[in-house]
Amino acid sequence: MGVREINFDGLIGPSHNYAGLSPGNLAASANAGKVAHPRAAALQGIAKMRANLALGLTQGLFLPHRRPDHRWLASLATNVGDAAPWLRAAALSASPMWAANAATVSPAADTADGRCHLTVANLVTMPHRSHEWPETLAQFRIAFANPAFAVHAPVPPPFGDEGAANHMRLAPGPDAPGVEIFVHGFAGGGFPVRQHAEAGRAIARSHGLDPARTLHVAQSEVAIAAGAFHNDVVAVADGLTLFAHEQAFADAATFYADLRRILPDVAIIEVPASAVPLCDAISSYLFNAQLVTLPEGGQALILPGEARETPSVWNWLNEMVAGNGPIRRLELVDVRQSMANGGGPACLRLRVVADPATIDQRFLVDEDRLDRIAALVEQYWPDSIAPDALADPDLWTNIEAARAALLVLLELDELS
Ligand code: SUG
Repeated sequence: MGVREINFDGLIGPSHNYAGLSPGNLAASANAGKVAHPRAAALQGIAKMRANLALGLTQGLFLPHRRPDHRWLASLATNVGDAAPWLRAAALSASPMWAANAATVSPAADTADGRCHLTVANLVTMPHRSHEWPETLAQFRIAFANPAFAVHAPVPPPFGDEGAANHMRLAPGPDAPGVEIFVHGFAGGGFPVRQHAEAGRAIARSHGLDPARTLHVAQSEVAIAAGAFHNDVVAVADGLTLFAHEQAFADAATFYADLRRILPDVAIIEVPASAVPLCDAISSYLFNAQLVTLPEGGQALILPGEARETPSVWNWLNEMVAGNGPIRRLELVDVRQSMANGGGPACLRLRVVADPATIDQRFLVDEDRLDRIAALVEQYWPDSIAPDALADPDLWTNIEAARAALLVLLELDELS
């Protein structure tokens, strides 16, 4: 088959709810306490995967984690019945759906040993995400067991790492050496800084990246303060194209000059604040699009429907595709259930550049497998979860039964 980009989406889990657990994530805070719809959420995610397949892209998935996370609660000397409501919500969060935060991936063409390296993110800043990594690591050890991969355990705390959401790669092709860019925060204007500079440096070293082709860049404080809790809310890269908001980086001029020096062919599409104010970019998730190279050539942006509803964003996008730039096509997807927790199309996927033949096939999907997963979601995923329901033992049982049925369908009993 050959090396290509594979998008692994996090299947949205049966415990999807709005608990307002992420300060600095404006959508999640604004929707705290609303009724969530896990079944509709998962079906929206599956429809997005189908849209990717229809574009001729290769698609994989990661599984929802065990919820409630009894082991984590036990490590805190409590249990799901006795835990304080916020802690119970943290143990029930469906946050592993945002696969862009699962790991940082360096394709084989960039690494010293010629393997594709993946470092699982520690997600230490937010309690509800800090207990994702053991199960992510367990899934990766199965999915990427082939010697073509090197799977690394997380960078140790206190160095916060939120994975690919703060990492970009620019390269002339999937199997050509690229430039890897690690983006960190240094101040959040009152909000937490979730990606620490030292984490990116440690990952670059352990992946065996060439320092001459690796950049460490600071996010602007103004972007974090406006709600860009991850870099992928204000910038995205693919191929030789960087698509970013004018206010994304602390020192964009130096960053762009360094990039052009290493990669003279890079196309930097910077959206000026005068055309799209930061608040519109963040509320519409313009930059949380999947920027993909199509099999027939050219690039497309897979955008959330909210982009069309924001006039400044939609006008700008239409002018862009009418021009002569590399991005020629816009695809809209409906991921509103995830968006209400601050997760757009790009948050829901992790890009792994590899030969699909080297992946454990149980983690890859086609239309037929998605049909079967969708039927299971229809049968087992709760229709709705109101905030009070998180304390209901019947809900815990239903969530556990849903995941157990999925493991049977995917023949992944070793994850039970
Ligand atoms: O970590 N939301 C996630 C959204 C992650 C988006 N990912 C990327 N930008 N790549 C977060 O803030 C909200 C869950 C809650 O509040 O219940 C949440 O965790």
